[in-house]
Amino acid sequence: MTGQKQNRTVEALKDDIQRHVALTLGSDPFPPRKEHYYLGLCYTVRDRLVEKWLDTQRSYYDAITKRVYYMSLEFLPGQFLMNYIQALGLEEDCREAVRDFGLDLDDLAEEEWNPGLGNGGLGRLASCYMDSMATCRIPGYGYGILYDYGIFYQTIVNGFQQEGADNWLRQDSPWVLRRGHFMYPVHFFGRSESYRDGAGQERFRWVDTETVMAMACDIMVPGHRNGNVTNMRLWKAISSRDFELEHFNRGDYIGAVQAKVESENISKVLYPNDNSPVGRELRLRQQYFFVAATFQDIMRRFRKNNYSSFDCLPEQVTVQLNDTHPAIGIAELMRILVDEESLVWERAWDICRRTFAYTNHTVLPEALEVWPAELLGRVLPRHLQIIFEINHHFLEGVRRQFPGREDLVRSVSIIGEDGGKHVRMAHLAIVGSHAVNGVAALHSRIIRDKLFRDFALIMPEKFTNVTNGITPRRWLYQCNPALSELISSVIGEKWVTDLSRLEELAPYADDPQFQLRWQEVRRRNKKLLARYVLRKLGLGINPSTLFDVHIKRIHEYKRQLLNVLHVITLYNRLRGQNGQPHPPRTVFFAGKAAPGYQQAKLIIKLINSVAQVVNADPAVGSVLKVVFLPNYCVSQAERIIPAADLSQQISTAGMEASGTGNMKFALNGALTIGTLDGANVEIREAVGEENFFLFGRTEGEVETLRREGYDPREIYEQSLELKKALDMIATGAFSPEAPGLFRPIVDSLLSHGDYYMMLADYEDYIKVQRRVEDAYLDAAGWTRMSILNTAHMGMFSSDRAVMEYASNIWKVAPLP
Ligand code: TH1
Repeated sequence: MTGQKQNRTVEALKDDIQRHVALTLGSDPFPPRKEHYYLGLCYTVRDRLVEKWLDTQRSYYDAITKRVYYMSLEFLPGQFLMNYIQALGLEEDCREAVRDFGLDLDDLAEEEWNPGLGNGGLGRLASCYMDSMATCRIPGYGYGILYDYGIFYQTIVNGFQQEGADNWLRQDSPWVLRRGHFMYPVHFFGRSESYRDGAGQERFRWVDTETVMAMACDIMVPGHRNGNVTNMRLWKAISSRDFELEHFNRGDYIGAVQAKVESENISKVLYPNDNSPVGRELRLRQQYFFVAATFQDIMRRFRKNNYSSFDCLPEQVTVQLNDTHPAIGIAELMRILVDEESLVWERAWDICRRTFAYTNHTVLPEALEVWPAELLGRVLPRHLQIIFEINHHFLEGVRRQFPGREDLVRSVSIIGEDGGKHVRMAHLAIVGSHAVNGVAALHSRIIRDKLFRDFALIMPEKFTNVTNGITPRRWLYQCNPALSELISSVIGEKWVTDLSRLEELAPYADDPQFQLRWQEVRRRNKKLLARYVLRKLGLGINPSTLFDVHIKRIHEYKRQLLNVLHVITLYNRLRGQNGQPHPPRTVFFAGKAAPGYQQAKLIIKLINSVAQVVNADPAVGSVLKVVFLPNYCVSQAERIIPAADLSQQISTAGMEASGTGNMKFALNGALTIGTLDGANVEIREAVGEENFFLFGRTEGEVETLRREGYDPREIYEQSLELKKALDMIATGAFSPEAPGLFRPIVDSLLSHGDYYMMLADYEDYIKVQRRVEDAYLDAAGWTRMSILNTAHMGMFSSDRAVMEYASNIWKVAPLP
């Protein structure tokens, strides 16, 4: 930009910021105050996006194009301000504008709270896909719930996780545009009533319901410097008027207000369970609430486009189900088409199946959603009836296709019978969709050949794979400016929207000059993280140590425990002073445990207890430090990942559907120590096996071992170092104040069969950790591997993933 033009942009920004501080916030612009100028800047940036957003929405209508509805109960967008500024290409101008007021842009951006509308990978994936849809100009929307309370705020008190309420909207977010006049009724309870239509045909209507209103709240999602702005529509529950009137008419004022408050509870709080459902009535109501509101929006737009018949619905609309959480939408669309629009069942079913596609994100048996028929029938009586009918038609077809195979019929039935009648939501989603995909090659194979094997027999053409991806905007360009600049200085900036271009870095991997610059950047990032740890925890760490990082939800299958066993082993070796020395290492953990998941919470306590003992022991000094960073969230990940040397991706093979953290680390030049699980398999193929630290049993070996009988005790008795580590945990070496505290952890490994095979993989893990250390001591060799990891990560862009969905599943093309 020419100096003069830039000057005008900066002056306009400054005027707008001050105008918003005075006129929007009603605050005195002098002297400039950080909180006010932060908001002033937010509104200034928002103005510039709104115009593009209106243009984009208008262009969808003009094009009368097919649109994607990405339905997800979770989104984790991270902070917006910097993302918006960079998408608009205004970073330098904004920096200068606020500098003129004596403020620092990065300081201001830190004022923003994280919208925690998700638990982990599933919600973050949805946000990466929104970013890519906007950047690739795929016409679509995200739909979900605007929770008042996001994922809980985690603090660590005496080593234990403590949950606090995350009231993120307490101070109204400038990014949430509430459409107070835009509401749809959503019904619950009541009963299904049969009647005869004019032609004497038996039909059903849903009557005597309670009604809650869904208010639309919109959040803008901009593409990267392309003028395209996509919409994320989140619903907020508002009590309906009739609901109040009924009570008021009875003269029950307090009752009226109470009923109002209760009906608004639907969008009050996100369930904090990752990979394990809760089965509570309120959760089911949340699911139906956002699905029903979204379908009213879908139908409104469909009608506005002057449809000729409902048969064109699948040419106008494609609905992607982010796991089974919105799968009740299949019954809802059938209800709309059959009950409200009077279509015959077969025609409605054909439309329905062509509209939906389902992504499965987990194979953990305990995480597959089922709803007791009694509960579903009480909350959504007509939907249960429809589900029974769907099942009836489906099973009839199966019997025709496979006569005499009642075993098959039982296994694929949408209704399960043992332990009381229940609805299997994954079965409903498979039967009601035209495409079913897993989220990494291995995972898609497991769902096709094992988890849903019987479905694949009946409908093999439905099953497919779309390997997850991450947006390079947030996960490199935004979170790692120093590395981005270095990369762009040699290959230009095109990689930001075409990640395959990173391949052009590969020839630099052996260039000593480039290696030095790469090391310099990484060292700077590590210093920044060390400073953050000092500020947050008062703990000093040395940036020249190996930064070994394990950050994700705390879950037994992700095996934070295996990592702890390595830490204790290393600690014992350092104290023993025998054998070769170890390079200094700092081991980072971060992550939340579901509040009701006792074992996971105990693992957090164990990590903190081990950290306390290790960090205070003068015998190990600065050679080993352990850090648990509280309240892991998107913003914290953005700080940690650019500073990591080693990325821990060590789940039991076959259990992590994909993982996406694994991609973020490798993209930023960390090396992975990992099992052949989820997307690790494909990452290793992409970066080269010599640039990846592989260990552990394969998925097939885990299965065989489990089938043939696995005895963790035998391993325990045979490995001196392992035995010592476990005995220390068991006897209170890390909890002298309560020696039996960690007994349940040791019991799970030695007495209850070690379901996640920590002991089976221990020895190999320790060995490979040794190889990591040797590799780290060779700085040039390590740097080479680091550069090659970044260079080969092109295929893990969410742009690639979204374009695969668009052409193979959604059948939509980018807007011109
Ligand atoms: C995660 C998977 O565990 C992870 O492997 C995957 O990369 C990610 O989804 C995105 O595909 C899941 N999160 C949840 C959350 C809930 C239920 C199931 C899953 S699977 C609430």
